[in-house]
Amino acid sequence: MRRRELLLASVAMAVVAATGRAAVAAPQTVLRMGFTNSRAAQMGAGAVEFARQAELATNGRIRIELYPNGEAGGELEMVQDIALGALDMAFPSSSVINGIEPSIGIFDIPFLFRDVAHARAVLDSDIGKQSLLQLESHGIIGLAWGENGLRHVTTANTAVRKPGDLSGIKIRVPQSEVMVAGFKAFGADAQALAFPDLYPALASGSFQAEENPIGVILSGNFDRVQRYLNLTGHVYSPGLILIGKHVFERLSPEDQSALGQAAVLGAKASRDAADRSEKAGIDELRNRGMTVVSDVDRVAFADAMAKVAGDFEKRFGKDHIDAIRAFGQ
Ligand code: EAX
Repeated sequence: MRRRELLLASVAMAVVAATGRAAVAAPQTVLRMGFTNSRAAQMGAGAVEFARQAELATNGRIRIELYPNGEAGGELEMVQDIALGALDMAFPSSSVINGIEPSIGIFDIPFLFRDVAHARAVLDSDIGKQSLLQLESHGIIGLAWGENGLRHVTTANTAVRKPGDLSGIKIRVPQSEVMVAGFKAFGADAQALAFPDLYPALASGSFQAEENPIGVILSGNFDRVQRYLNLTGHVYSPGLILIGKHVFERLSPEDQSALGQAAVLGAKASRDAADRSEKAGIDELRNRGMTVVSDVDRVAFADAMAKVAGDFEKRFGKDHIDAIRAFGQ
């Protein structure tokens, strides 16, 4: 026997000795986890790392089966399926969740955060923790806040520097009333659509624009159907690692805490991937042929929010919005 075979044989024998039967490779629990982008995009990268850490921390008692590229459905569908028990886990962006738990929609308010660091600090604080707890009454546990990222507008044939440039443009936004209201305040013809339907809608010309973080624009190859990348940075889009409450409660306390820790590491991996794509992805999209518009008048965009500020205050409470805005100042 060569050394490697010998080693394998002795491992197998040790397992037989310990368990009294041949090595059982099958783990006890397989959890199916979906996300809408590729494994390389930010939430995909986070899911891959979460899966790795979860398997390591539970010695393989839990295996995470990944369903990338919308294979498990659009984000709203996945979240609804988790609540129903038809899917175990997902790593969606938070936008769609306002359809289930309206308070989460607060994070979709354009120009709510000063920058990405501010957003991450808020989500990691008690504000973020309280927000995750709101999901429990819907049968969902939020394990950690990860990141989709800072969203930018892409357009088929118009450079966008100020809100007026979006006037009358049919732009797709996620299934979030807050995003629709925000873009209407910018003067756009904003309509909600599930992410898996987005590329065909841009390709057919039924929508002229969309908005997403750089990593999503890259992994979705939107450069093939959109000419302008306008660096509006109008919304910071959190992602979250979700698991069905019933699924979670079936696990041992030890495995529950292992999943919680793995989720924190997976969430961090999604933030790191978002950082990398913000840094290198803009150049890559330029190399792929997009025109990058960086002289965007973000103050004019933020000012346009005055029209809907009252609505948002009524919806989420002025105190909540103010607490987020003032956080860390
Ligand atoms: O995976 O729906 C969206 O635009 C989200 O940003 C996207 O699905 C992230």
